[in-house]
Amino acid sequence: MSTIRIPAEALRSVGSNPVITSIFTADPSAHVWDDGRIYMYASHDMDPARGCDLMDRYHVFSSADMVNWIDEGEILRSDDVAWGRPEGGFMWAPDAAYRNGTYYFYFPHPSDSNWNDSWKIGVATSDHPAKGFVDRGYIEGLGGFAMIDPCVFVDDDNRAYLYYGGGGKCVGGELADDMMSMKGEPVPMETTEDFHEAAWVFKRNGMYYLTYADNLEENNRMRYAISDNPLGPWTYKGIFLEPTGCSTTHGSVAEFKGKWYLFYHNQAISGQGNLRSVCIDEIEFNEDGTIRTVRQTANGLQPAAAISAPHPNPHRYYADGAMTGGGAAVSFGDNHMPIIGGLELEGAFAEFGQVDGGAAGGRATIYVHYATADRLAKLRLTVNGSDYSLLNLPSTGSEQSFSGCAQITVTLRPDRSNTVRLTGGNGDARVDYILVNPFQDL
Ligand code: FUB
Repeated sequence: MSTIRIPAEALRSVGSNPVITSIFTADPSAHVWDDGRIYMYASHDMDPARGCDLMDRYHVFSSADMVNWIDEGEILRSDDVAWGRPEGGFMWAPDAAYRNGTYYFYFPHPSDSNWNDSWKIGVATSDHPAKGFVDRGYIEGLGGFAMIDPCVFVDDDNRAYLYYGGGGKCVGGELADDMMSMKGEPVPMETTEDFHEAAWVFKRNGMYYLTYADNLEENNRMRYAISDNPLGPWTYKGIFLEPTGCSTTHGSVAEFKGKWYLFYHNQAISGQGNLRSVCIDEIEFNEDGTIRTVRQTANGLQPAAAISAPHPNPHRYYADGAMTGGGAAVSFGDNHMPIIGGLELEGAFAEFGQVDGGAAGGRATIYVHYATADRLAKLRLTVNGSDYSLLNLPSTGSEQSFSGCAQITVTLRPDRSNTVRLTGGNGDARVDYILVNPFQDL
């Protein structure tokens, strides 16, 4: 597990939606694991997008209070999948499960260039919830239709069930003890109405719930059905999430510290249906267990637990060359416009050398403090020559207001052997400083 301390500048006392803003994420699957944190396994809309073709590089996010979410970093990309489609991409909606000391990561991915006819449900495993996942192949013997959107539900008796499906058909079945094969043939999930995709199963007060996306054109909603058996038959109960403004919808439901939450996505940041952003809102139940329509908020949540104390001493590297903490050498690209304390992104770059990755190296969160008057500026980050996602810099209102903080978790080498480079991606923004916060991995 990790000891995670957030720098004061990035620590928030109330939430807002979307909750993940620095990169585009969709299809969140949320789970509370034994360390008491809530983890969100999301798919990653690569920017710029080409439909959903280029989706890749799954990131995991975790929180202790539902308001402050840490990017735990990338856990799997198509290049890591030995049996996968040669061209990569198509890393669609995933899920994760924990059983008997192992974390299982389930992801839909085609095995062939002919992607639509070769979907498989891949499995990667780790002994840690957010790093170290290794591809173990795919679940054999499934097929015949769109095998997307796996969901794995582990019941109170430790029996595990896999659900999946798209294109109107949903099936489910019990997983064998290895969590990578089925005990028998999956069976259709009967009496769900207007099923499209995005199956999710959870249990509350002894009742099983199957939630899913429906087929409303260009405006999918979320519906649900209930049962007293994990494999149905199901009784259809209605719509509980109206359109989010995005053509797809996809959600998961989890309980955290006594309250229930819906994790879903919209396109509020990008305005584009293939550059989506994860949101969280409370989900409420009536006395009889039926679900009330979820209120989609922009304000997000109140903390579910006390906000932890800020990190006392993150490494800080200033874009104007000043330095504290790690002590960085900063150089600017030729096109740098000398604006005090800042970097103008158009055609410019700033390079931070001697960035400290800690004694062992490994995961570190980079926080970029910026100002931009643009609605959505973007910045490209490379670390030791490796390209990370374009970082979103939503508007701070003006070029003088350095209230923006974009974050992403990367992999650093030990000690001061790292180079972090920021280049213009889109629009104008100014960068004041970056904070580098190595994880204290145990
Ligand atoms: O994110 C790619 C696909 O879009 C998912 O697999 C579907 O559920 C929909 O969200």
